Amino acid sequence: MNTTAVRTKLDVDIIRKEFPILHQRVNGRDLVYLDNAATSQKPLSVINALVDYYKGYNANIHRGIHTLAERATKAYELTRTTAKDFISASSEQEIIFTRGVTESINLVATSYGRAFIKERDEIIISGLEHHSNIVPWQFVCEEKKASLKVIPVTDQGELDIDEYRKLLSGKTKIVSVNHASNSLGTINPIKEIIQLAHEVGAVVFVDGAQAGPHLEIDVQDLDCDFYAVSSHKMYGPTGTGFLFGKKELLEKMPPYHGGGEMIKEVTFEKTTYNELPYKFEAGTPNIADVVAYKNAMDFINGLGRENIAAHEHGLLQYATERVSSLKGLQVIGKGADKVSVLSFTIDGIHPFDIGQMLDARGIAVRTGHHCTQPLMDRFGIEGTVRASFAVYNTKTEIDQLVEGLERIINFIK
Ligand code: C6P
Repeated sequence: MNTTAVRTKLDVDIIRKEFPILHQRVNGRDLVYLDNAATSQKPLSVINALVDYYKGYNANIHRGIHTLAERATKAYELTRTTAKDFISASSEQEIIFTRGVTESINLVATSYGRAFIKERDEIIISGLEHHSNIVPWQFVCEEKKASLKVIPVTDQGELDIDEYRKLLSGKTKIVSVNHASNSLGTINPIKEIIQLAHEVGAVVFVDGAQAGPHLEIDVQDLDCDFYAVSSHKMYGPTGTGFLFGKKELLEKMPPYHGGGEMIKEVTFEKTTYNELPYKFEAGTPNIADVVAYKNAMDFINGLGRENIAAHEHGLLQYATERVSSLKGLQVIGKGADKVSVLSFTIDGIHPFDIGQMLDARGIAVRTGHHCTQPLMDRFGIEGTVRASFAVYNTKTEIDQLVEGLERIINFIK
């Protein structure tokens, strides 16, 4: 396969060699994997880290004093340090391993929400949110008789910041928005969103699920209160991710789950809690996947986030230009600043049918509402076809996507 890189410093041919899964045929054709916003593929360094862990030093962490337990604990904590540096947090105590962004939002909604939200308070989310950044806040609002306010989305697929300003008031206690939209790719002006929220005394949660693999993240510069990412979208294993929280907030929040590890002392009368971050990490965690997550972050750091973004931006531009000439195709989400997500509909053809016909050609895309039903309602559509690009994708693959779409359009019409 000709794997033309898009004028970046990256050698995509070499990068692709790191991803064994890409080198297979699906339905008789070379696999073209364009479903990276759902989950990215994993490089050998990540796969090998998992194998090495289970072959060499599988043990429970923070408990045993034997050699394997110490090795496992050290590796687990090394990922925490890498995670801290990855988002420029100031301390490992601010990094809590979770199962991913969904669990991180539930943790904050449950712990912070239960402790600090009161009747008639307001929580602001946006019209671009994934269901996991809607439903947990609905739980809190229902329980506490608080209200949920929603920042509207413009026709371009961007947040209407003037309307956001109008929603903010002394009643606003939490603002929770994504850094980048999974359905449209829009990169939100989160620094401004955070500043405005802080002016009224609200705390801000940033869902970084779609930013983790693509964007520079500096939580100190952003001054966000909480920030969450998922490993599996960042070339790492499934089932893990981390939550950043400002230490002073995490300290005053009650624990989320009770059990081993999160305690200092337990009696039948009273339990005292462990220090941060362990207060929020009850039970045996997903050790192997956390250990291998370090290799995923090293992979991203090794290539350089600027280089990754430049490559992916080139792919997005190329794909957007190429599909715009296709009959009946509408790009949904034309924000000025986007991560590498291209969402579209084609007149008269259901997204699901397009997805199936592309799959028959070995091309993997996602179709449907992408867990953002209110956003689809905003655009008056049931769903879109979403092609999302990663660092190992190529212009040649986009040509294959476009060729597939041309054939589908000609076949149906
Ligand atoms: N979006 C997609 O195909 P988890 O599943 O917990 O790792 O992440 C949830 C989540 C939260 N916020 C955003 C912006 C997301 O994109 C996702 C996951 C995938 O778009 C699977 S639905």
